[in-house]
Parts: sequence; C-alpha cells; structure tokens
Amino acid sequence: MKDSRLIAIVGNEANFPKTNTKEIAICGRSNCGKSSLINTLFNTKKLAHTSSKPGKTITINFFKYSDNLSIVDLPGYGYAKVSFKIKDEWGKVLEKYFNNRKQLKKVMLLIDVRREITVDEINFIDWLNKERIEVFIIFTKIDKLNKNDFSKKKLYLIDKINSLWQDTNYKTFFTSSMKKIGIEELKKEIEKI
Ligand SMILES: Nc1nc2c(ncn2[C@@H]2O[C@H](COP(=O)(O)OP(=O)(O)O)[C@@H](O)[C@H]2O)c(=O)[nH]1
Ligand SMILES: [Mg+2]
Repeated sequence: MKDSRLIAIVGNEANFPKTNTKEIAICGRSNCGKSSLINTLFNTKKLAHTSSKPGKTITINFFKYSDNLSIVDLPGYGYAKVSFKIKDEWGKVLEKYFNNRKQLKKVMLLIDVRREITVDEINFIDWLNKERIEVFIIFTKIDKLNKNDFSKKKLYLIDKINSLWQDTNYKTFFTSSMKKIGIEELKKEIEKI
C-alpha cells in the first residue's frame, strides 16, 4: 500500500506538485545517506528507498512532513556546477527545480563525514548563498568513525566551513541515521521553518 506521506514521484518539471507548502530539499552525492535520513526523520524504515548501490534514485520524490512542510528527495548527482551547465536531461530537471521552485525554503546538503567537501559542493553552497537560500550542511554516517577520528574530523570541518563562509546563513549538523544521533536537533530546526 502506498504511504500517504508520499506526495509525488516525478521525473519532469510539468509534474512538480502544485502545492503551497514550503519545501526543504535534501541533496548530496549518491550514497551519502539521503533516503536513510528521510526515513529516520519520518520514523520509518521504508518510506524512501535506501540502497548500497549508488545512483539508484532518478526521480524527485516529495514527502509530506507536516501540513505546511514537505521534504523533497533530490537524486544523488547533478546538483553540481553552479553554472548549471548540466548537459543531461536529468540535470535540466534539477536545474528547473532549484531555479524556479518558489516553495523551496531551505536546502539540506548531506555530506558523508568521511569525505572532503568537494569543489562542486562549495560552488553549490555559494550559489545558494547568492540566491539567499539557507543551507543546512549535514554530515552523515558519523557512526562510521571512531570517537577520536570523529572529534578530529569535526574540528577540521567546522574550521574549514568557517573559513569558507564567514558571514553567510548556514547551520551545521553531525548525524547518524543508523544510530539516531543528531536527529532531534535537526528536527527542531526543521520545525522552526
Ligand atoms: N553506518 C551508517 N550507514 C548509513 C547511514 N546512513 C546511510 N547509510 C548507508 O549508506 C548507504 C546509502 O544510503 P542511502 O540512504 O540509500 O543514500 P542516498 O543514495 O543518498 O539516498 C546505505 O547502505 C545505507 O544503509 C548511517 O547513518 N550510518
Ligand atoms: Mg536515495
């Protein structure tokens, strides 16, 4: 049976749902944990499909979080390049979402805590800043690092982010969907929207 919290699964702009609710977009590279985070936020295991194989998601999925807020799962690639010179068809769909979607209020950019922040991600955040879209930078899978490595990486990342964006609007979270770490804090911020 279809979960009523799933509003729409769409593959092109014409089918973006004509809702008035505010939207938070979840994006990040394939496999960074978008679907897992959505399931954790919704307290379920199977609303969004998770996969250990990268790149499975090729649709934009809209989920109803509350009466006035939706969460939108964007596929794991293609948000890259702020110039948005994305050649493939799917890139164009994403571009339309980011450029035209009035309902979009916030972006959650997920980054696997074990990785570096990539140039694409930096460009993307710069672009969001320019568009005055507030971003939550969410480092995921923190359970994958031991305590010591995590402490070091966290300091490193915070330092890096502070030096990249001194006076812009962002919030940083360190989460594990698997171990439910940092989730309540994130939910509180979501509910403020
Ligand atoms: N250990 C651990 N694994 C995670 C976590 N979040 C996601 N994963 C795993 O990472 C893989 C990709 O997750 P998924 O949510 O499908 O990523 P997506 O491609 O961004 O939607 C899956 O095998 C998940 O089980 C986490 O917090 N901790
Ligand atoms: Mg996914």
